[in-house]
Amino acid sequence: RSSVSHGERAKCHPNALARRLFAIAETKQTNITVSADLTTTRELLSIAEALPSTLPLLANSGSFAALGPYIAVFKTHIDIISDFTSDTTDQLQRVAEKHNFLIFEDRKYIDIGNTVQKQYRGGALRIYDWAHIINASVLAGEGIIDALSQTIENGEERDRGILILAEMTSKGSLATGEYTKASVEIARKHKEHVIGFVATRQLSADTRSDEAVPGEDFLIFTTGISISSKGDALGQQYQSPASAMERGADFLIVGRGIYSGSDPVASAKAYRDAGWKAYLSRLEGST
Ligand code: UP6
Repeated sequence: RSSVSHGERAKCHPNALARRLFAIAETKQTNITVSADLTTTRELLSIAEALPSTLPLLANSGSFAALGPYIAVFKTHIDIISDFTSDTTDQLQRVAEKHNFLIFEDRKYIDIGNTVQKQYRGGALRIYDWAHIINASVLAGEGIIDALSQTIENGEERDRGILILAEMTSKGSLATGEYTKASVEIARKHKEHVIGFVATRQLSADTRSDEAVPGEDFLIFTTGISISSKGDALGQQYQSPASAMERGADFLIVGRGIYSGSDPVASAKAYRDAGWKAYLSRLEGST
């Protein structure tokens, strides 16, 4: 777990997108990534920012949900949006600019290099155009990271980065052991565009420790976070914000814990406060 503050990491990180993200976290005092697993454009946008309408926008919520101010990153599964058009992501980008958060498309690329390049850059979703962060599994080997890096390298956008899916929170996950180790080795070879991991714990040495590799500072995004639940009926397993931070998370990814309650804004604030408090005590503990 990193003993270095977001502010310091924002100054020192070799990757521009990572620097920007740490600066956002520091400014907004939040390490929350909302996992906005909603299925219509309207719900997706209204959870990011209150829309000028009094319709009950979320199934379980009659109140406005406007999480923009409380999050550092907005995570999408854009392929579950039933009425997707390019306007969906154009609008989301505008909200992201306004509220100063990054967009992470949780596409979990997994195919051969030639296919993922097309999936990333083109298709109906054009993910490269609007998502700052994407993720990929290295199940198929290093080629997938070469391919995605090449797309970023050859593209015109500056702020693009990859997270390697090094572990998973579902019961019986096979993303363990050698697979997780290989994820770290492959990340080390592609530091220019791989900014970190989706994982449940820190996977490389603290930048301040003796084992640290100079210039290496991978970000850890942790899924499976809930204050009140231990899991769901389909194998998801949760840990608390404090436990995840203790294990080395830098950013907490929270889905249903935020959006499925009656007051998503109040939930987002509760997760933000819990995450930030755990972050501050981690810093204190290391001085
Ligand atoms: N996710 C996991 N576990 C992983 C990887 N990704 O839960 O190992 C993603 C899911 C979902 C979100 O696809 O979008 O994180 C978790 O949602 P939840 O908080 O509602 O369980």
